[in-house]
Amino acid sequence: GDLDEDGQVVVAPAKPALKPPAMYKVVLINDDYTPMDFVVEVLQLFFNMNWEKATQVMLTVHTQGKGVCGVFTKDVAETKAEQVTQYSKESQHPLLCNIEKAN
Ligand code: TYC
Repeated sequence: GDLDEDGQVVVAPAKPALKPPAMYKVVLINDDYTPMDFVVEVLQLFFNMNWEKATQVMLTVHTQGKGVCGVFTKDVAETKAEQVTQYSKESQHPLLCNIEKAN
């Protein structure tokens, strides 16, 4: 490698720093038909929330139109949104779940 001011050999770091992965929000969308209890169940099942947290997020979505369920790497966010949408379809509810780039 190159030499520094004192003639010491400069080696590359063993572990080059990696940039942090892009993060994505999983966003739940309000609708007029999905039962509140079902939304709470979904948040507990797929986002590991306790009942209190799930109820708080559900009410935010209900009153604000949408709400963040969590922030994940792209693969994980896509998988969770797909799982929610599939489970909702199977249960014959129109509940929608999208992803948005976090930054
Ligand atoms: N607005 C629904 C109702 O009144 C409840 C609901 C909350 C639906 C959140 C979807 O993402 C949602 N039953």
